[in-house]
Amino acid sequence: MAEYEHYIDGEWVAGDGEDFESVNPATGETLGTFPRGTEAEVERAVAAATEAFEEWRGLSYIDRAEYLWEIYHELRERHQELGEIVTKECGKEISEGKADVTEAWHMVEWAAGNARHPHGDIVPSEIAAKDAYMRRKPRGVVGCITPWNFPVAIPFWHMAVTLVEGNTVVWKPAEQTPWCGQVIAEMFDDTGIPDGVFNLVQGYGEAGAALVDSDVDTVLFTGSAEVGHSVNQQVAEVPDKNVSCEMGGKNAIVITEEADLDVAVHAAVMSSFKTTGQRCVSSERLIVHTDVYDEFKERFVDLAERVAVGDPLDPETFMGPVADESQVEKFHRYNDLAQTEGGTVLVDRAELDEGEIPDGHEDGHWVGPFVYEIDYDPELRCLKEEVFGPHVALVEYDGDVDRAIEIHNDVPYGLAGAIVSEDYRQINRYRDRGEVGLAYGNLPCIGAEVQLPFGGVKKSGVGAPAAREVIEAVTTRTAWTLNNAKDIVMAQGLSADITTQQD
Ligand code: UN1
Repeated sequence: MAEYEHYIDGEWVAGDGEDFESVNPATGETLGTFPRGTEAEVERAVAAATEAFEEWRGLSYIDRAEYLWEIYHELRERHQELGEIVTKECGKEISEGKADVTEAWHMVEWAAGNARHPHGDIVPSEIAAKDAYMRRKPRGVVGCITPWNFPVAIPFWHMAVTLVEGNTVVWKPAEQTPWCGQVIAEMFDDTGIPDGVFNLVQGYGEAGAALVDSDVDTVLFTGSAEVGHSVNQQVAEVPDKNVSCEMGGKNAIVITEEADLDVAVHAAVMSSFKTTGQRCVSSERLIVHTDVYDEFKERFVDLAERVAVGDPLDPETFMGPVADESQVEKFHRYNDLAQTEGGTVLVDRAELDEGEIPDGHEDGHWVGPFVYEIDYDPELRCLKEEVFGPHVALVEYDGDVDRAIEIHNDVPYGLAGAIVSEDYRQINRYRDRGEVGLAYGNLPCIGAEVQLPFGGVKKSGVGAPAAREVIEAVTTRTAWTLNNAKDIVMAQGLSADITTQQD
């Protein structure tokens, strides 16, 4: 079994601390051994990134982007192989494993292409002889902490733009997907990027915490709300440290009395069960108008009973395993809670029958769809807390679309959501009043393209650590004004006369 290392200052570096293993969640097979990063290793990586910053910021945007273009081509050329690595390490089925890699090269393309686009603004001045601009400077060293559910795409959401803007990077991938981290580090190494510009420290929460605590100038975090909020608080205490966090949601789809139910059922199954419910944008609530409730319920339940759970490398599979045992436990805990809180179970495939588990996969982390109906009550925890699994509540509503939107918004989060309706007035009402960062009409609430701002409102996020929005987090602005005349003329009617004291 392969033993891997950190990548610091252009070198592969053995860890000083303990090791940990990456395990295939479908089979239980060990995929590799990785060093569990220590505070000293994080500090070493941050020091290397700090040292490399001056030289890196001195290159042109276009020269910096050249390194990313190499990675873009490699991601495309190795699509199948890398898709399989994603699937083996995080368990999502192979079309999703490959889509993760596609999303990564789309983001690299966006970032590297953006190097040739205008940056900043030319701003008019009151004084004709003055040129005013908004220019940007890189902030310095950016610490990136990324999740396991998009182990190739999200690292590039964070790092591609950040590097092109002239920052250097220290990255800690999720402990569940260090092999994907290793492969990405090998790609950076192959490009010949200057030493210290890109650094990888493997490990658990303590390495992440050390990175947040270190001398980095910006922290980019995508992951759970629990960790994200403590990252946010920690950074807020340090003047001039910046943060952008994207954290989960308790997302919903509103299905009105005007819905096309073919669209509704399709959108709901995709949103609730793709990635085994483990997207931050997955939908755990379906808010359905009473006029169409029974028909929708029957059709949704029928499909939920039949979605194919199985070997994620098999193209016939719709849902692979969940990422690890803690995900299985959390899922069961919330399924129990839903029943304690009064939910009526409609589909219970939470524990798969023995015959449903594919041969050779007995040690995998298997779960299936769990669907229940429950009367809406603002006090219910099962309607407010994120499960991150195929756990879905059907909630019936009566009245106009505003009632559905009220239930939809009654959660601490606000990441993604959708409405299904043939009435444009209902759709636009939802668009304007739904409290979410990513909203969809007649679509699943998953599958955002990389050029969109990916971030939420309320407890779901601070900033949007992707594409154009990441630029705000990893640069500072300078309002730069240049005088083209010999005379100094001030704006706002401010006198430029210098009166001197007469003796
Ligand atoms: C996530 O849910 O953690 O919008 C990221 C999507 C993907 C990204 C999801 N582009 O579904």
